[in-house]
Amino acid sequence: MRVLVIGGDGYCGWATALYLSNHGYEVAILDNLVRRHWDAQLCVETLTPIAPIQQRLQRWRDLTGKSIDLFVGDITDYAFLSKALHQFEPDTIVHFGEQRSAPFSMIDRDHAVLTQVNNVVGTLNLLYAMKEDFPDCHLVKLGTMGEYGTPNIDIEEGYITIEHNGRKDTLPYPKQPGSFYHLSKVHDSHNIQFACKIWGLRATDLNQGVVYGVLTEETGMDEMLINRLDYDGVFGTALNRFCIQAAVGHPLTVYGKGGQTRGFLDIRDTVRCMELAIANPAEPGQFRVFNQFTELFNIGELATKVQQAGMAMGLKIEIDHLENPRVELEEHYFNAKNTKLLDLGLQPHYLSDSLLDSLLNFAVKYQTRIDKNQILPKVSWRR
Ligand code: NAD
Ligand code: USQ
Repeated sequence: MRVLVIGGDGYCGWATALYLSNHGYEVAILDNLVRRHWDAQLCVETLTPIAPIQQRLQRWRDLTGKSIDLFVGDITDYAFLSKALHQFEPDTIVHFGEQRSAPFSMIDRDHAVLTQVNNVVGTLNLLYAMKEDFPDCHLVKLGTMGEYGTPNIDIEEGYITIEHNGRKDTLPYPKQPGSFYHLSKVHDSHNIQFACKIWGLRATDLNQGVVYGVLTEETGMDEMLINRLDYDGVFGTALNRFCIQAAVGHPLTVYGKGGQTRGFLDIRDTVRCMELAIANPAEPGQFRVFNQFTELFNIGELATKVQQAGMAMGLKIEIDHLENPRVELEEHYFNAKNTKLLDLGLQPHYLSDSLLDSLLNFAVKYQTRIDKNQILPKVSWRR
């Protein structure tokens, strides 16, 4: 099976491309490398030194004898996208290629517009390209658990059955996203669902939780294959940030009360979920939604787990409750379903002490690369 990984130079995409290549899929990466450019603009760097994409791919070829094609370009450029699709002729397109940071999208008007144009136009171009020439191709699109927000009822997987004034229907689950980035994912979901309905396209929307960890079997094979690990206040995500903060003795940055509950998963489960979605495609005309996380934690709990694991390694770790730069509920009900990927055979890696140890050890190994000035959050939702 031929799989095109859009956004394959990024955190989830790189790990996925190598995993699929290692498991017998014909893989190509399409990426415009804009994430490296945004890092440079913000003066931030991944904790881990990532090699240029061409060198990464060369090393993969040398190590495994497997080749991954590369298309460097932007999916908001329809001519480029269409040409790449015709050259590679994918059976499945995995779409990670978006601006994915909530704080980045809240910097100012320019960044909100950039995020929504990049994400919504890119996905819309992809839908048109599929409709024109690849109508049987399966789209596996990365959505986010944050599309749902934090409602005071259980969160279903994409749809909810409602009875109202004596009538009953199954409808898209209500969306209450918390940033212009998360909103872009909602807009994408609506566009994909509509395209499946009118053109008979097949798509799986993977509402992924916060991903943590850095090592997969493949990215751990060689220093040149190392994955990115972001810790800065814009692109760093909660658990990865806490482990890196712990490694350099920075107090853990819990925003507000810390009762914010989210779905989390290990990056080794991200890559496996991709394979499960690809190997069990949606039917023509079907718009499926899977909630992709393995465990629920609140942020305060996570900070305590990192503190305990770090103390066992001899690190001295404090927890700070900062004034919350975001507008979000800090104590709330949160109970989301996640059975569909488990039913397909996902065997989760749970957040055990050993994972925290390995993430902490990794952070300690690269601690000299950390710029402490980039740790505190600088983007406010209220400004
Ligand atoms: P990332 O920033 O590391 O990677 C995204 C990649 O997409 C980058 O290499 C970037 O250059 C590329 N890209 C962006 N816009 C593009 C465009 N217009 N054309 C071509 N390439 C483009 O992000 P990530 O953490 O790997 O996230 C990947 C996807 O997974 C995103 O859609 C994100 O919303 C989703 N997701 C991520 C997480 C997480 O915790 N990292 C959690 C849930 C969902
Ligand atoms: N948080 C802290 N301290 C920090 C960082 C974050 O308390 O140092 C809190 C935030 O306020 C928020 C929660 O942790 O309540 C999650 O924040 P995050 O930055 O880890 O994750 P988020 O902004 O939601 O975005 C990340 C990815 C995004 C993906 C999303 C999945 O960047 O691409 O869509 O996780 S989810 O959160 O399920 O929507």
